[in-house]
Amino acid sequence: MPKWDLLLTDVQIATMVDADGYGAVGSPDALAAVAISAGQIAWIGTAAMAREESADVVRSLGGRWITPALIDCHTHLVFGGNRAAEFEQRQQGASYEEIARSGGGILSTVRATRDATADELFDAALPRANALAREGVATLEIKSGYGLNLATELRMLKVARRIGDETALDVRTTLLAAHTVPPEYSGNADGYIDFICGELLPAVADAGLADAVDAYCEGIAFTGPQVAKVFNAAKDLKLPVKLHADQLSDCGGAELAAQFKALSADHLEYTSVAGVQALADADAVAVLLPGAFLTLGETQHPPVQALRDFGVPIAIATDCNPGTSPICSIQTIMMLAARLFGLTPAECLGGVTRNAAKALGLNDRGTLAVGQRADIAVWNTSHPRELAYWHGTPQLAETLLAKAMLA
Ligand code: DI6
Ligand code: FE
Repeated sequence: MPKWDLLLTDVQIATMVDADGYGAVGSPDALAAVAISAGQIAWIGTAAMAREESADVVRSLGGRWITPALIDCHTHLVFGGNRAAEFEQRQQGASYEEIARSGGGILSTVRATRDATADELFDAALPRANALAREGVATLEIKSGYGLNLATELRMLKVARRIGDETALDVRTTLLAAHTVPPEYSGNADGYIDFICGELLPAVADAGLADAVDAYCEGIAFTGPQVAKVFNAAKDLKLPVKLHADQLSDCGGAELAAQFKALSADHLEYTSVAGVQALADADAVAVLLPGAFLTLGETQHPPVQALRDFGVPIAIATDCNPGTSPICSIQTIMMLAARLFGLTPAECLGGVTRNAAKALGLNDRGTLAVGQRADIAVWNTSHPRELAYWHGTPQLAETLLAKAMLA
């Protein structure tokens, strides 16, 4: 009677179980092995020991490194159209905030998204999702927030879920209705917040289409008290919250996220030390988004050293969106997090594995340990530090995913 479904042998493992480093198991002289049963990791040990054991399928990976499959914990991957014309305007000197205040920016994507059918949104988003999957991503968060009315927010969330249904990716959806004030509520942000709390959020929760609720707290978006209303409504519906916080100014976003025990506070360029302390006390994850920092030509860096000093887990993500981060490469983001924010290669890998899982409230993945989901990325690199080093050359050999094993 075979003990395990699958035995991967002759591997080196970056387990990512520790807050520092790679949690390496195995070495070129003493290779390791991982056994999998029912889509979960059942055993980790040495290849020498593993040969004594039995499994339905035994595969030698020839000394390759494996890591937890990657997690992109912050994307706006579903949207209509693109913003290349706005990019051109910005290259000619206009600022992101000027464009937003003159009705462009997020609102131009809202118009394009409202005009798009579900199939059109799906067909545009699928290649972006596939690009991430080709780099080892297995879990993908996708936010709404370009619909801003009931029909289009529901459509976006259903398209996001469909990406999960029709690919090997596990998709988590986040309602980001409080992204900007839609034209129907122009000059009446409070009215829109009441609509979110009274109608939109309950309808989305009722349809079971959101795993979390996000908001954009910023001078060009919503104030702290407005976000607090949305968060209270989310809490009433037992939905966890996250926040786009302190990206362009210090609006006390980190403190607000902490107050509501948010899973994560994202961006954080302008977060103060007090904000970092609040995140630490709330056990929230700091999600850093170097793609937006790069695209907007920001100069204010997130408080990386303070996050380290206070022990706040740091995740990194693509923020894939048409306005501020038209980037569908987690490998590029790892390189940018290293080069722009000074993260170490191990911090970059932890940021797209262990800490990204925590930012989504998922404790069944992001590390390779007994009992965890068998979501495994197999690499052609000679060391996992290469993942934040290379840029533009594929490093993934393959992914082995629990979803496919259980299908
Ligand atoms: N995430 C967001 O939601 C905003 N910036 C960011 O990094 C706006 C995205 C957009 O301009 O469409
Ligand atoms: Fe974002």
